[in-house]
Amino acid sequence: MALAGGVVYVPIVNAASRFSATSAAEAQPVFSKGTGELDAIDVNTGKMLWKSTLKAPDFGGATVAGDLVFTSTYTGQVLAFNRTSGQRVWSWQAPAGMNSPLTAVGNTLLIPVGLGSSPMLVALRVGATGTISTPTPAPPPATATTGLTLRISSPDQSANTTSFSTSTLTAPPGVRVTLIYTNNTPLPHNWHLFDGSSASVSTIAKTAIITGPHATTSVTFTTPSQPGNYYFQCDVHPFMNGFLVVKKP
Ligand SMILES: [Cu+2]
Repeated sequence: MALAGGVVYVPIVNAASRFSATSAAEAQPVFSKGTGELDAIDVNTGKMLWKSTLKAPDFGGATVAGDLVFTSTYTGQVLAFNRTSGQRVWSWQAPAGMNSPLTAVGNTLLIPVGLGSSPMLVALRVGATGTISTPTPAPPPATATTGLTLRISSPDQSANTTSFSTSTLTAPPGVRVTLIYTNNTPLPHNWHLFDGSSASVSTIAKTAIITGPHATTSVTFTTPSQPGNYYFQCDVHPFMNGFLVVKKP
């Protein structure tokens, strides 16, 4: 939270946990399915001055600079709001998602970009001319390896550049698989496979986050021995997701 001029700015995470009558086994919230808010509250009256609804949970804290308040979302958006009106006046998409607070020092915004395979600290300043490096994608394998090759891509659709070409991939259990991911969009994406039906379990395999167009990366892994549906997503945009269906041929 941030306190300035008698107003407190409150970042909010809306992500439910499920408890059954006898178990907390599913009690871990799935942040990729949550939403967020940034609320401004008058500390003297307790009255809410404005509220901004965010598409993803807000772990970004809040920091005040001049007449602006900054925050960030789990899917990597950095946002600035007018402190008085609550109007969103600026946004920037980071190369990966965020789960920790940003801060402003002088005229510089310091942003920890913590999700994904290439965590980084980004400094933004009005008028700055630096560039942000993105991970160099590994070249795709030149020849077919023994085992299965799966391909998935993010097509360059002008209306929607945050989707995979398919939400279902299929492979037999216990085989060596090379997944080739091609990103034809100008946005950062990756492919991340989990050992179960959601992102709240351990990782089986993931690619680097790459930014296209015409960027390709790959990852090789062994499919689970247990048939079932295994969840995958893009870590930058967890709403880009689907399932690897593991079944006997
Ligand atoms: Cu993405």
